[in-house]
Amino acid sequence: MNTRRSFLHRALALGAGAFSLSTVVGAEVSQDDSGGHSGAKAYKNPRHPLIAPPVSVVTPDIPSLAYTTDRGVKVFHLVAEPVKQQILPGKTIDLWGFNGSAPGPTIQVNQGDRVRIVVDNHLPEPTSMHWHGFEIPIDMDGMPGVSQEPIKPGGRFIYEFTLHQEGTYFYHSHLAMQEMMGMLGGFIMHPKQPYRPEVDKDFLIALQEYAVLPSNTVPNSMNMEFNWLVINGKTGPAITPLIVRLGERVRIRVINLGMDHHPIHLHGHTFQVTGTEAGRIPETAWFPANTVLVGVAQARDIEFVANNPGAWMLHCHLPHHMMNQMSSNVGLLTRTGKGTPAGASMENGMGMLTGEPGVPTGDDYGPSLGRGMGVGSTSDQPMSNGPLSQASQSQEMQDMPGMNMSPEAGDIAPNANSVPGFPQDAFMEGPMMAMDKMVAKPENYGLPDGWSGFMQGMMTFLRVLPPNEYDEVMRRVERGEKAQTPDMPGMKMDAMPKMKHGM
Ligand SMILES: [Cu+2]
Repeated sequence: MNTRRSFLHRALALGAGAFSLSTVVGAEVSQDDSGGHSGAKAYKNPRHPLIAPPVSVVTPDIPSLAYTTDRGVKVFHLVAEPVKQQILPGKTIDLWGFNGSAPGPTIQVNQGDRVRIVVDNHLPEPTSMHWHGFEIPIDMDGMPGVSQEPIKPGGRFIYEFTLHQEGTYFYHSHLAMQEMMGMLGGFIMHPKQPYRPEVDKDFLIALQEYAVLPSNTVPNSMNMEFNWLVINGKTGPAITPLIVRLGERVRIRVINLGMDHHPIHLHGHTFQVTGTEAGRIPETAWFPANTVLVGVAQARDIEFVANNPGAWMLHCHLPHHMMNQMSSNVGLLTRTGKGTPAGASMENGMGMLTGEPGVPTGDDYGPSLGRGMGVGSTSDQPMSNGPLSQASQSQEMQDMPGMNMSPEAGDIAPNANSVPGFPQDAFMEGPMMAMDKMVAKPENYGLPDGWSGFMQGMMTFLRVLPPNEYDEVMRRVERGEKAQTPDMPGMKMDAMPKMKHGM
């Protein structure tokens, strides 16, 4: 008992430090004596007597928003502004978000709190903030032109309301195209009566999608085809995995704002769906699943005991949402004489343009249907499914793992080019895509070499770690160490930014 208790104490203390110290709920900077969560004093947690529940929600890769207190009112400050969001090393896109990130910082309050949220508009156009699902007075609803005048550039609007609800909510701009530029943030209302059973870890992940056309850094908010699918503003393999200790009870809250619904699937575990965008579901109505459909504008809470050790995939199950940089029908509509089959050269294979003019619709580029990483390059080239030839391969490419097209190498079948549909995932997913070192972070410590070669789009891990491994990873998280990952042979994507057409 002693061991377990001291472990839990340590684990939670470390857990609070995981990802970033700034993710801890704003209680740290609060002037409010009651701390971050009202009700914490009165409630005795039978399992963790030393810890005041509920645990803070951790939003990997995104901070929680600090607040100050003004005569009992929790005061938050949000700045709507353009942000440079690095969704993957070597891939930074221009989004609109809040306080430097898209999604914006997660707000955490307690049921019953009075909150004031000062919203400053640093965008070049009017905006308005909507509090999604909040039962608050109409003049606080943030519907521009109806409940308030839009907030002009350089302007400010102060929202203030009392929150009687509990659950997983979010805030977002109520201008549609601004939503597609990233203007979303999580808003957690911790319940007065703690949820039972209590959880050891509580995570929030936000799902967004962007259509960033080749050779652009700005999403096309009118596009219906999305090539970058992100969780908390990062795409696979750059998403920070969720770290839990074997045996812990875990809650994952998922919010979605975009043009697509996302079936979020967890490997190795059966969870209960315990909450929606309108708060807690009564336990009698929970239902078991391993995939939960999170529709646009919805939130879903899932809970489970992490009783199965391993690095389990947590991902959107739409196939195109498990890819990066898909694009189609860009370029000439015939392949006669021109066109760029996948793998024609390393530069083209990696999404770098070498033709004239250097744009995907240029004369040197053919019809395109395919995908590539587009990492380390600001000029992307969508790729074609088409015959591949050894002759077109550079020696450099042949030497890369998984990229040698000669039958002797065994990476592709001798008759591959005669099989309709080939290639599909060959050369797009595998060791040639590994970028372990580029995305090294303590939370990735101990994953098998080359793990990142198969992670794209809305794919991350739930890592359920036995005690010794958990302690090791958490020690590294606490120290902010980088994972020690050996270079992968061949591709060495970590060298990418130095290459031609690199960043
Ligand atoms: Cu999806």
